[in-house]
Amino acid sequence: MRYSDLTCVVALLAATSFAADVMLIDDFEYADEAAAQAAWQPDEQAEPVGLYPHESEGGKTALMMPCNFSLERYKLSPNNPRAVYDRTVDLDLARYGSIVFDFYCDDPDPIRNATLYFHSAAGWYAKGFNPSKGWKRMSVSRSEFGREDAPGGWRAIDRIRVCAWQSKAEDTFCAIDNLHARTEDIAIIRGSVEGSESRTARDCAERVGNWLSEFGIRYGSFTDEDVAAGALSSHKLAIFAYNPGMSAEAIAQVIDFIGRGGKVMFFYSIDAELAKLLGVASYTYMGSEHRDQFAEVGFEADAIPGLPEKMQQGSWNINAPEVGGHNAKAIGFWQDKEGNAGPAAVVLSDNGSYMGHILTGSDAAGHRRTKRLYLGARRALRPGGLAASGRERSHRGETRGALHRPRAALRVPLAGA
Ligand SMILES: [Ca+2]
Repeated sequence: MRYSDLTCVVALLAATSFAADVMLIDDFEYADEAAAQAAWQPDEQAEPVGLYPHESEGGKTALMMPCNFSLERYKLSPNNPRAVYDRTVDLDLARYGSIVFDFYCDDPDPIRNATLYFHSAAGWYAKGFNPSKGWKRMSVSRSEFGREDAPGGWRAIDRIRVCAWQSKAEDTFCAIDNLHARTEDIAIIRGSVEGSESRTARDCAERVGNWLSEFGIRYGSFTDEDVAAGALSSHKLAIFAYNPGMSAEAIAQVIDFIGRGGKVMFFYSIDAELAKLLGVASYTYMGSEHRDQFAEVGFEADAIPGLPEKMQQGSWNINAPEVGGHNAKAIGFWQDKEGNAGPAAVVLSDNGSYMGHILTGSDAAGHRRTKRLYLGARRALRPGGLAASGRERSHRGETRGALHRPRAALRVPLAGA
């Protein structure tokens, strides 16, 4: 864990208040079973839904989904047998970075796993999960959804599907409640690059996300493709942990985002025009000439409150930025293990920051320093800073008929806040 890296992130953001937009998709407070069955319809071998008592912030009932796998018709299924339930909707989820819901499983034994789907155009976005016994709150980042066939974007979701896949020919049931979408002020963008770089792009995005989660800082997770489709809307900060080969459409959206006051953090790979907006007039690729040449980044201690003195990196090559424009200044410099200073490593400008390599996750900071950095970051998270994320804005008016009747907005607890 590298609180030094996180401190950089937190320090850049501390002056801005953060909040979340919540779109309630379904609170499952149907008047009776007939109303629930009119909204949620069984497909394939499944039987009609019911209502299941569930006291929660969203009301008193949940949707009960029978999984009567002992029925003969499950045995006759030409495909992998499953209990499938669908609801027709009209939702624009383009800017929502996570899908959250409560899921209940009465007996997980007969269930192999479950899948939540969103249908758009000619395909599905799908995310599998393993139900456990009892109620569990599930939070799924948008970038975790896979694709089946040819979905046409999150802007026009026309069907939601929940299914439980059969493991054994025994009867049980599941229930779902408080299905909603969230958008946070912070977005982490996972690079959509193909091939061998794909895993690095995913790892870098997950690493930054894990650090934010350590502090209870919520974020939405998107891909380059989501950005190209307009995912960056109400966000205040977008973090590009490693995004080589971004499309022209995605780059144009980021430029527009910056023009609307959004801040960005880019690591290593960056388009030249975007680099200029971050006060990086140009940069020069440098391979390390000897081991440990780019061992650490030493920071200008007073550049940002809470900034660590240094962080370990162990980088093997870098892009060395030339500073210019947008009030940019270099606030961190590469140094070897003896502390000999090298080229600029981190540039901070009015539009965000650029670092000339990925965050490698190699810091093995001692407990004392880690604790000090943690405390520093906690101070940056006081009310008025990131801790203001506890305030929620509800956008019930934007659900475009997705809800069967108006209710008070969900109150969604923030992890660790
Ligand atoms: Ca409910």
